[in-house]
Parts: sequence; C-alpha cells; structure tokens
Amino acid sequence: MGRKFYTLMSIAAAISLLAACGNARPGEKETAKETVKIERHHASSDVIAAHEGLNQKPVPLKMERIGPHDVKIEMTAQVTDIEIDKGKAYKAWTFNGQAPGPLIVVNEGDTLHFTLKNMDPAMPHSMDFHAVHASPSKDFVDVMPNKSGTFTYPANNPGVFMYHCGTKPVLAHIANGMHGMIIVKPKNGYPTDKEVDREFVLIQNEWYKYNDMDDFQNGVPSYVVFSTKALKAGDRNTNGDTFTLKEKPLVAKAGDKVRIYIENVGPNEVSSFHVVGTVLDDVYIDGNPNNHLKGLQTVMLPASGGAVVEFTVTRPGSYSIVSHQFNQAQKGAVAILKVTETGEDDGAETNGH
Ligand SMILES: [Cu+2]
Repeated sequence: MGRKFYTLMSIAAAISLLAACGNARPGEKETAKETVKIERHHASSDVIAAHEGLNQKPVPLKMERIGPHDVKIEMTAQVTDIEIDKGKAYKAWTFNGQAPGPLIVVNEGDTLHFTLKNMDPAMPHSMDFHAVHASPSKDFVDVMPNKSGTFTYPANNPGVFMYHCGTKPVLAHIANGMHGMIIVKPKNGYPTDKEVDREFVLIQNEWYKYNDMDDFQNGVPSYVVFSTKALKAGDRNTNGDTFTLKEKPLVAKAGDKVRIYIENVGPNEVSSFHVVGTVLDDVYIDGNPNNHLKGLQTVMLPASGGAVVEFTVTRPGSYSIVSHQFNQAQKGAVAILKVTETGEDDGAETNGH
C-alpha cells in the first residue's frame, strides 16, 4: 500500500527533521489557530506521521529575469492546509503553499533556471514542466527532503501548459495538490491580442479522499474545482475550492472581449469548459497561436490540457463558467464572471449555476 510505504519512509526522515520543523515562523501560530474550527477532510490516520500537525506557511514564488532570454525561478515544495470546501481543510502537498501552485509566466525562447527547494520533511518531490524540452531522468528528478535541486531547460513552444510533481506515485503527488500552470507567451503574440480587454486565469483540479490511493485510482472525485491566479499586480491568487469564485466573482464590463487562460490539471478527469451566455469566438488549443479555432461552444481539455479562450460579454449579468460535465459543476466546477456597465463589482448579488 502506498500509504504504508510513505509512513515507513517518513519515520526515518521525520526523526532527522523534527528540529527543523519545530522552528515556528512568525505568523504560523495565528494560522494554526484560525484553522482549528475547520473540519479536516481526512481521518488523522491518513496523514503520514511527519505531516501530522504540519501546516507550513506559504513561501512566495521567486522569479527574476536574469537576461533577455533567461529566467530564474525558485519554487518550494511544502505541506500546507488548504480550505477546499466551506469549512473543510485538506493537508495539501503543494508548491509554495498553494494548490494549484503559483502561476509561472515566461516568454517563448526563454531558458528556465529552475530551483526546487523541498521543505517537506517526509518525502522527495520534483518538477515536471510540460512546457520544456528536457531529459526527464536527469532534469525532472527527485529532490530529497530539506534539499534543493537546480535544473536548466528551454521553453521554446508558446502556450498554456501544466506543471506537476513527477515523483512516484505521480498520481498521489498530483491528487494531493502538486500541480499548476505555466504560460509561455508567444513571440509574436496572438492574432487577436488587440481585441482583448481583460484577461484571467482559470485552473480546474479534483480533490479526492485525503491521500487515499484507492480513491485516487478507483474512486470519483469528491470535489471538482476552479481557481484563479494573478496575471498582473492586483489580480487574485486563489486555491482550488468550491466557493471562492462564486462568492467573489471575476468582473468584466459589458462589451468587453474577455480572454481566459485555462488549464485542466486533473489528475484524472477530462474537462468540458463552457461559458454560459456567450460563444467562444477564438480558441487556441494548448494556447498555441497556430491552433486557432473559431466559434466553439465548449472546449474539451484532456487531463493536463490547456487553452486560451476568448469571448465577448455583450450584456450585464452573471455569466457562469462551468465544466459542462455537469456532475463536475455540481461538485464545485463553477466560477462566476460578473459583467457590469462600469466594469467594477457593483456589489449586487450574483446568480450562477
Ligand atoms: Cu511531490
């Protein structure tokens, strides 16, 4: 059983790392206190020993352009509680304390100088960027607990790509939260760039019973959820949960052409991405300008698939963004795009699916 394997593995690692874990950071106590009321989305027996009581404060992503075609990126593997449904905490395995992890945006032709720091006391983690050409057995390898690894590879294909931890069993690492989106901006842009008024990011992921390999493999997700990530300063970063993007919708102005960078990180389900009340005028499958489709009602995203979708919102109102596999929408995969005359949130109640 995978869980037993982790438990055994974690005991040894935990002993040497107890000291490091004991270093409470400023602010960590408050976080712990706040989450006391939250019902755990797992039986405590499912939490591997070294993760028991662990809720690591999110370490910010570090990203720096170090040359015209070179970007330095530092990410941290860590264990952090995420609220996935109202009052339900999930002790997620994460990149930088977010699930999905932070959005990465680079330019076509950039070389990524990527460092993964592993703060998880119990197990190795790794990084598999779908956007790069690499030697998986050398460049996507495991980084051991409390170690870091640096890897270099080019991102020569434009698009919207998934990244995820590739440590065995990969299913457990993705299902427990280690996934995210990387955008490689096309050198010559998209042919519709000038028409676009607003842009957002949406990621779809699934949550299962906590760290339960049997449910990951043979079950159905408990929740299918959306999150948004910041494309620019002032945009929001949310975790994959059932409620945030309904309670606090994305906002656009009547008449806007809206672009959304979308990605389905799975791990298991296909997504049928649909926006109620409009037609997807321009779609770039996997975000590549060469894969330009017109006039779609729904975009199918395989597990790991992405797209850029563009549509016009002609009239004010609440536009539901859903996976049109409505069992997924029912489990959480709904976001609201609120369209107002001013383009500001007018505070009026939204009415979504
Ligand atoms: Cu991992």
